[in-house]
Amino acid sequence: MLPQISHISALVKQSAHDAGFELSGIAPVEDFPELSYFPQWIAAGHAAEMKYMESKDRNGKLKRASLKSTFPWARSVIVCAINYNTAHPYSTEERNPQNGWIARYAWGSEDYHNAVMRRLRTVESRLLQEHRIASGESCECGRELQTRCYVDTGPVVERVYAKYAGIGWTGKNTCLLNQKMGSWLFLGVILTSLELAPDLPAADRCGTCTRCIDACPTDALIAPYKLDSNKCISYLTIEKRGDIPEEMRAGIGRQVFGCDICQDVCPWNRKAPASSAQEFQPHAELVNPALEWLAEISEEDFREKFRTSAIRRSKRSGLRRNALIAMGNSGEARFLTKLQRLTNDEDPVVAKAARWAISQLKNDKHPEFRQSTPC
Ligand code: B12
Ligand code: SF4
Ligand code: SF4
Repeated sequence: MLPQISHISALVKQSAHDAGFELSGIAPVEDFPELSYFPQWIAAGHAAEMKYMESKDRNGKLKRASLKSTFPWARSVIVCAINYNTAHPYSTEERNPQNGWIARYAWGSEDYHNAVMRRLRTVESRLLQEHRIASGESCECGRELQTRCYVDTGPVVERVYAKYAGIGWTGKNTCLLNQKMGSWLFLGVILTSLELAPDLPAADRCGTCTRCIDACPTDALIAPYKLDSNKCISYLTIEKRGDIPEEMRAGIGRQVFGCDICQDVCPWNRKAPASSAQEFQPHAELVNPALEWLAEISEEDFREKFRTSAIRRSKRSGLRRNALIAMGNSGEARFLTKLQRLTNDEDPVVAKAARWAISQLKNDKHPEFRQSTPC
């Protein structure tokens, strides 16, 4: 390997660290065996209504199934990971039925796409700068350096490259896990035409454990390492527009935005360190949020509170729908008056969810409800 290459590779990692990423690594651009699962996953309909996952190239091939053919110029993938965990209890520890649960990743003030992309850009600039210097010194690695930064939105299965960059392994819950950090990690990738020094893939440390699969309330983990989005609460509460299929509503429990359960139960997250990044520190009202607040949140309040937050993704209609489903799952008779009013809401999705919640609360299956209801 050319000395400049190992120098630039080390420098990339140093600049990732300087930008605030706890972990970084380099994977070669290869069609790794895990990617062969991707077309099957799409064919089985596991992407649900996330049509962007199915984007194809000119030859009709799924773009995400092969980085090599989608980006023929790319030689290396720089993968960066940042911890978003904060020192707050897990959803599996807090069980107050009057409150909902927003996934940990969405508690902070800034949408992670922006927070991670901003950091990636600084690593990218450093790489470009260093390459210019090296080229000036007649570096053999090519003068036309191309790069592309992605956080989620690019046609890249980021977790596969994270594994081969040595960041961690793919858990049976499909999340990327690091032995020291756990899985509360956001990923970002920089594709580059530069052939950097690759890292070694991380070993799988799930062993015989199946806690995540056993804990998933909707059986979305249909087999180890296989998730069906149609059944995943994260998909249903964030990505799914309109009504949530009736048979899925009870399993959603009190999750109103995303779901942390399969990570909360993971032994590797028991001692996960907390992040000091300012953007990921939680707004107090988002940790165990009051269901009544979310069910009735006004357009102005939604816009104002979530202007820069990941929560915008579900839109106001989705968030209110989710809060009503959680009320229906709560067993709390005191929600009935409010729910009755919301059956006339101008948003038909909200009105329908309110009617469903009432029917759930009245169907007598919660002992607490039987004691307190006057009906
Ligand atoms: C679509 C998507 C979703 C969908 C589908 C999730 C899924 N598991 O596919 C939904 C909306 C459900 C979702 C939920 C969440 N997401 Co999401 N999501 C994505 C996105 C945009 C694409 C993922 C993808 O390509 N899925 C397709 C499947 C096939 O790929 P995969 O799950 O990675 O599976 C690979 C392996 O499991 C392996 N594999 C599969 N089967 C088998 C079988 C065997 C035997 C083996 C060995 C391997 C193997 O190969 C697969 C690739 O082909 C990525 C960003 C990106 N561009 O990669 C973020 C991403 C995966 N999400 C992220 C997050 C944070 C979440 C949530 C935690 C949010 C929340 N709290 O609600 C949950 C976690 C749910 C879960 N258990 O995965 C992070 C994950 C970080 C991490 N540490 O893993 C990512 C990387 C975003 C980011 N940039 O940080 N997400
Ligand atoms: S995020 Fe929730 S619903 Fe989805 S697989 Fe994990 S535990 Fe199951
Ligand atoms: S809960 Fe167990 S099986 Fe699931 S990801 Fe964690 S270690 Fe792996």
